[in-house]
Amino acid sequence: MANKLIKYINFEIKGDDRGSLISIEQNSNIPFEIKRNYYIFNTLPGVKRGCHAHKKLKQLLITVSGKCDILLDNGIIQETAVLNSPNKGLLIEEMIWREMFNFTKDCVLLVLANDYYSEHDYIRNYHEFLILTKKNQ
Ligand code: T46
Repeated sequence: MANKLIKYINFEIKGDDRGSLISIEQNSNIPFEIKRNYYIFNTLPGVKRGCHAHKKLKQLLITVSGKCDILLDNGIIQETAVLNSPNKGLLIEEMIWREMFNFTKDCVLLVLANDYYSEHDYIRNYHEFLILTKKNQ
């Protein structure tokens, strides 16, 4: 069955005999303007991160090193994406609950976001998230 929530973007690897390079350009090979980048690393074994949704924020997640899994939930269905390659991005748009887990020790998770950090955009309570998704249906 086709995935409904998991939206991967495969990036072209510009390779030569020195190694590999990937270029990401806003509104070109990703579908939004980039206003912020951050990266998550040194995640301890067994840790789960995320566990929230965003009201408006769009983000692209890439494991530039290592691997992690990401549970996506739109209030109706849940799917688990695997990020394990620097040429594979996962697009997560607004109103999707996400939980990141199974981080390998070497995992560096790079996130490109279409807006600046704002705690007001977070929904950190799953019950509240479900109520808001039902209102939007
Ligand atoms: C998301 C997933 C994929 C900042 O000060 N600026 C920032 O841009 C971010 C993202 C976080 N912070 C602060 C807020 C907290 O004190 O850094 C601390 C850790 O943030 P948080 O617990 O929200 O991290 P994660 O890994 O649970 O979630 C993050 C993003 O917050 C979130 O938007 O979608 O990664």
